[in-house]
Amino acid sequence: MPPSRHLTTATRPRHRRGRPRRTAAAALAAALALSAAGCADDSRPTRVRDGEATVTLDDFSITPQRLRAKPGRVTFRAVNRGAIGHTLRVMRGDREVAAVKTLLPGASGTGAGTLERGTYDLLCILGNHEELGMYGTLTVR
Ligand SMILES: [Cu+2]
Repeated sequence: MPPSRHLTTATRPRHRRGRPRRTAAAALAAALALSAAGCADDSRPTRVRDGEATVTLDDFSITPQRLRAKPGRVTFRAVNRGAIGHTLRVMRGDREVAAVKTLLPGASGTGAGTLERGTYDLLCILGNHEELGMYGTLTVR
């Protein structure tokens, strides 16, 4: 699929409500990014242990893309392996529950939040990075 295809959908609301809706183009971009990173297995969520989730940001992916955690305090440690700046937000609908400030290439940072049971979106809010594949899901239960 040509890259121009998903650019036409860039005007949709940045923060999705409820479960993530993914365009085929975004899913393809994510799949390409994941396969390039050698982590193509998106079938099983990664468990968050001891309330610490380590997430790798890249151009343009969030890895792991699926996380699962128990309710309670979770600290997100994001590492930017990309060539440009990235950031991480953890959203429940339109509500931000954890944030990592913008990270320059090679930088890392943390953000924490107390999570109730539910489904959360992970995303990079810079530019159209979410459209390009920087999204993920966290299930708390
Ligand atoms: Cu980004």
